[in-house]
Amino acid sequence: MNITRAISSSFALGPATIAALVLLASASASAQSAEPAHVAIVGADYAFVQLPATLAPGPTLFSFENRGTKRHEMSIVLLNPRVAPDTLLASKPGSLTGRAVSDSIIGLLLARPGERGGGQLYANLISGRTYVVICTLKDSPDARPHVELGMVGTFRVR
Ligand SMILES: [Cu+2]
Repeated sequence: MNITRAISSSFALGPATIAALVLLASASASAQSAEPAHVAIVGADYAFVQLPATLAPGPTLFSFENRGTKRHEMSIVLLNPRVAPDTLLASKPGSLTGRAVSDSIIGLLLARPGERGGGQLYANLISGRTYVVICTLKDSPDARPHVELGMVGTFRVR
């Protein structure tokens, strides 16, 4: 239908038609409001600061801010449901991104010291699942990875 025609004919038809058109417009606006949730993750030397314990399911965009003095990453993996989150840190941290611990790697963001990563990480969070947030970087080739220094955490999806 031609929009201009619809609007001009609605003026001819009276206020009831105009009200119907307004209702139609607001209905389509709410249908488009399936905006992803935004979650800001902050990293420091060597921890994720105030990582949320629980998040809502559905489309989510993560951002990452590095408040430390070293280069950090924020990797997110979907925890294998057979692995208890409590036993996670007792397991070899180097293997957290391996298939035995994580069902899939969602992705990662990188940020230099004192900066925000320029991009965002999209995840469609699954209800009832736990996700692991880690930094696997090292300050030097011989140094321990940040995950072993405490840069690891989890959140559960409601
Ligand atoms: Cu790090």
